[in-house]
Amino acid sequence: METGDTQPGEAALAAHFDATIALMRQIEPRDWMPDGYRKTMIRQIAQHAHSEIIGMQPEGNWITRAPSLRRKAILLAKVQDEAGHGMYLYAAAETLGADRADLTALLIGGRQKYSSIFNYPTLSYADVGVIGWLVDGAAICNQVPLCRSSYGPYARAMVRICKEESFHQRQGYELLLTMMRGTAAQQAMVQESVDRFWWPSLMMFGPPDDQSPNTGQSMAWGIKRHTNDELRQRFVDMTVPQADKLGVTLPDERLRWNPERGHYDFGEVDWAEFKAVIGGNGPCNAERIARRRAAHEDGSWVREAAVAYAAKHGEAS
Ligand code: FAQ
Repeated sequence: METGDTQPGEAALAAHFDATIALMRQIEPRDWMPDGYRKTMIRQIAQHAHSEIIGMQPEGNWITRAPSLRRKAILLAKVQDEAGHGMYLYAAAETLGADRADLTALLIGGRQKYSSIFNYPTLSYADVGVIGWLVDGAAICNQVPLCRSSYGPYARAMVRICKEESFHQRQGYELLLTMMRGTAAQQAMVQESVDRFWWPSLMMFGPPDDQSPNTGQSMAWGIKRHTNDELRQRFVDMTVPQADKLGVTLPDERLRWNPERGHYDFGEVDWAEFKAVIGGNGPCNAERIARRRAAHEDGSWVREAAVAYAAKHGEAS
């Protein structure tokens, strides 16, 4: 009997994969997928998971110095949510055959990326609000379409993550509204933070479309549903009216409404800075990775204990 009679050949499997993508249905872990698709998904999900975990550091910096018990409880909960997001995402990567320990080793070895935004320092409490407003705001813009991404476990993780990120964005905006109703010093603190975080937030969407090596293939595979520039524009359009309501000025002289395009025009991102940051030379890259490495090493006894416990009780059951 020919193998083709009982097991579909590679061409049939590839045709089924292509049809699933064309119908906007989802690929599941048991399904055949091209190696390139699997590699791209692991790369994107791992980078996303690392971002959530490293992303705990900038805001975590302010937990012990929160200005009130209420602000501290909110910040603690938010940072814990980011840890949860990292866990769902590592679990999604594992459904593709990746090993979480290997991914962590790649991160702390500097061989896998995480979002550029987390390589900037948090210098005042206003940064907690601005990260919620701008960074979670940009994350939502990028991630809501990923709820329809073609890889099922990633898309489903994204639904829950987006709900939590929306709440994070609102808490950031509420903190900033409170500060903007406060003293002149508090208002200045918010403006100073917006000045530092605006451009790095625009960089979160990735390089411009004509310099993005992965966008074409990722869109063809239904992994990305929009290009980097489309999402960046959506974020700018969404954020400018919010800045007006807050009473802050976004640091871009070229920012103005273009009635013909039906969008805001905005200035050029400093792509040399972006490249330096993703190349490991941002203001806090070394510090972030050193902290992550130390946390991983400090946690080794927990992993060893868990393995020993599983070995002992696994045998008994
Ligand atoms: N930072 O060809 P493309 C969050 C890399 S979560 C660093 O356009 P792609 C929650 C890219 O990996 C934030 N690297 O690539 C939170 C590629 O390099 P590679 C994370 C970047 O994948 C909030 C190269 O440049 N979100 O914020 C960046 O098609 C508050 C060429 O780029 C996600 O990961 C960057 N900004 O598009 C937590 C969302 N941009 O890997 C705590 C999922 C590009 O080939 C507090 N990811 N690169 O060596 C995505 O949507 C995509 O992966 C993009 C990049 C859009 C990030």
